[in-house]
Amino acid sequence: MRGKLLQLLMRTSNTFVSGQEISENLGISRTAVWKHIEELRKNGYELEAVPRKGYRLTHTPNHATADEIEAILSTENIGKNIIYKKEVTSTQALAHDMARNDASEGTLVVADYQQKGKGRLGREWHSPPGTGLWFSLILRPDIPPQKAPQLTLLTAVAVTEGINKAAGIEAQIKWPNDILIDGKKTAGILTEMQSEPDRVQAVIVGIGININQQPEHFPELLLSKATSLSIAKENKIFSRAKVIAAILERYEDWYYQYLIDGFEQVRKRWEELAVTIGKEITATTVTKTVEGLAQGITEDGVLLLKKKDGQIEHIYSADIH
Ligand code: BTX
Repeated sequence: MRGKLLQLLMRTSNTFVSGQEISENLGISRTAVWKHIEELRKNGYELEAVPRKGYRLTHTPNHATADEIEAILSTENIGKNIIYKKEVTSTQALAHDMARNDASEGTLVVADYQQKGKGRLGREWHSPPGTGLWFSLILRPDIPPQKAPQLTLLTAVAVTEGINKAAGIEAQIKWPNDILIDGKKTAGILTEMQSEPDRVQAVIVGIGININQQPEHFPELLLSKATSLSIAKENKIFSRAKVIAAILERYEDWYYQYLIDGFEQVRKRWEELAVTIGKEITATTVTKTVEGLAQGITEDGVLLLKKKDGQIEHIYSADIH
């Protein structure tokens, strides 16, 4: 309900909207309107209130709260149920718990700050408050577990397109799942699942995106390899809610198309957006280093590397440069 109120206030932010109008529009009592307005104020929204004129929104805090996302999101399913937390250990952990407790497909868990953001392979994801987007999506696709990695690639496509749509920045994908701007990492994806032997119960897609960080927000070690949308766009400050809404909208299109038509379109789009494909690269796996021409990816997201001797090497997991 507060999302709808916010939507109304945002639409009419140049003029006043009366308590009566709000109450009629949303089908709630004047007292309920007043309570929601107070709640918005507590959450950092500033509203001018003038007797006989009504309310006018004068300041929106740049937080991707449930209210704010709900006010602008136009999806049917993805992100329709939103859990927002100011602080969590990790949105992944919370989303896993919720998935175990029957949370529906499309449930979004988003936090302003993660104390212990999780990367792949036990690595950490730096998630300071007030700057980025740290969120997890619960999906319940009817697919066998071995196909779940396809969702990582689909996510990379949706995030890259969403960034482009919201910020006008051409991000690129680095295999397997880094999103880069000007060669530096701006987003990471972590796909985990809850599964039976032959059926996926839930896929938890974790997405971390650096939005408004300035160089001083990054720890020394990350400075040379990480960037944010803001750094890439001359320190412009982006609305985090708008960026997440754009990503969720691209996500919904790709995800439901994938469930109907399969992976091929996703694979093609992934290759178009990937910085790696068509380039000479070095892949370092746990056991060896392979050099070759990155030719493309398979149905399962395996990287195909054509070596000097013409042989095609399948790369399942590696760091590439
Ligand atoms: P990854 O293992 O590909 O990347 C982790 C590595 O990236 C780190 O070891 C570090 O070098 C670098 N790194 C850490 N933080 C950042 C950052 N903010 N920007 C750029 N580089 C960084 C990628 O793992 C998966 C990340 C998923 C994060 C989301 S956030 C919401 C959800 N909840 C959660 O705990 N994790 C996911």
